[in-house]
Amino acid sequence: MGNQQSSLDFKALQRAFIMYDTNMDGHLQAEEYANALLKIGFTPDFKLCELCFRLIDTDRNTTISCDEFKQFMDRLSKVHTPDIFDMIACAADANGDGIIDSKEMKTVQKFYSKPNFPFQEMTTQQFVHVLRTTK
Ligand SMILES: [Ca+2]
Ligand SMILES: [Ca+2]
Repeated sequence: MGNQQSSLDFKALQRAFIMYDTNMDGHLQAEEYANALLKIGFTPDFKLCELCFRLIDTDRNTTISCDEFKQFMDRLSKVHTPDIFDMIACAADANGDGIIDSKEMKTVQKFYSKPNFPFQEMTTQQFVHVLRTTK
């Protein structure tokens, strides 16, 4: 009680992860992941949701493991009121240093082919701004 809820409920997301791991293999498939987000009231654009999923999946085996999910959540927990763009930025910052370097940027570009997408190194905050303003 008295604890102000941020836009993303981490405990709920964790429960959702477990709940949506329907075959109990400790991994989430893209569809399970999207359903988990929907379940907690998060209704991001499908394309952005998919991009986020691919970035969280750091070993690129097309599923999100508990470890991958936890690493992502650790980075996301530093954001005050995360939305889908913050989620993407945290997922894109694979080494968690708060900077999207050119290598991490290339990975994003691979899954999110927008024209005029910047390639210079930037902070995750600057990156979130680019995502919000890139049409
Ligand atoms: Ca994976
Ligand atoms: Ca980084």
